[in-house]
Amino acid sequence: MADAGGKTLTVPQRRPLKDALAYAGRVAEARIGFALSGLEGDVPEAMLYAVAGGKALRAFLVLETARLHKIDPVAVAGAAAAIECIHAYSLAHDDMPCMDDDALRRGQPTVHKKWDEATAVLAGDGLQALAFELLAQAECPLRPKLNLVITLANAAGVRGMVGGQAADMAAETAKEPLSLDQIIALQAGKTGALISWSALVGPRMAEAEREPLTTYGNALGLAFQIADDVLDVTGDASVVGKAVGKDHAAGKATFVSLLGLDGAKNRAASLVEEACDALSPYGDDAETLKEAARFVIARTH
Ligand code: GRG
Repeated sequence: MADAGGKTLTVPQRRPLKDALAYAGRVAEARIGFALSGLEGDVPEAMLYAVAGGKALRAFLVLETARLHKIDPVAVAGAAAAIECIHAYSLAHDDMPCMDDDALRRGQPTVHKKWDEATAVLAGDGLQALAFELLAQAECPLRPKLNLVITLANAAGVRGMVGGQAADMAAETAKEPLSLDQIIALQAGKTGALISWSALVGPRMAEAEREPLTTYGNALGLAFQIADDVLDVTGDASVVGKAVGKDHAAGKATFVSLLGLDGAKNRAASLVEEACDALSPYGDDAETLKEAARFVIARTH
């Protein structure tokens, strides 16, 4: 297996999911905080605010799949921070009145409510640029790093998250509701692309076989979105940390409207099974990733 730029190749110990998520959040926030240190004013402050308080699922996937491939955690911290920057930017922009128009995120006022719309746009823009700066600074060999930069640009851009978001917005005013296949394709971009990218950081950095984690990431991304649709119907806003019931009220086609509540839950459960089965080549080392897949459909926020 390729090394991570001459770093020690001992596998860090496996942590239980709760600890691994908290650790991933600390790694990402510390790296971003360091990059912004010395800067004053609303925009850097809003950038840090937008990043704080999430589950850090994507940073966790980066760190955990890197751990599976014996990549030094220091080499991968920049990638973990980068994906949380892109994710935080997408949420800050999605919450704005021109998109989903939300006042609450992670139980706190959204960025444009705490500051204003211009600050939310600029904080999102700043986070997107910072993501690529942090990834480019990662202490790993150039070839896998370039691959990570290009694939992150793809996942975040018009072929991935931005394209999925655009299709989602177009669907709101379309004459016909979307079919199940169209929703699956849309969500693979909007939500799935960042999750799939995160799960592939380990094998990409190690230049190792990508198939098991491709299957895992794709199944996890779809299960995550189905769980989000289920939460929109069954969740409690004070626990979810944002408004619920909006999709249903808007008559939007979702996995729940197309498959029914039980159908959507069953589909998510079989995707989690598929995700866990794909990890068999990694044996017991992949237990925390399996735990994460089960958490994604059991979560309440
Ligand atoms: C604005 C270009 C642009 C894209 C926005 C991701 C997205 C695209 C919009 C968010 C809409 C949404 C709530 C989608 C459901 C899936 C999702 C991304 C939920 C939030 O992710 P979590 O649960 O969030 O990982 P935390 O708060 O834990 O980080």
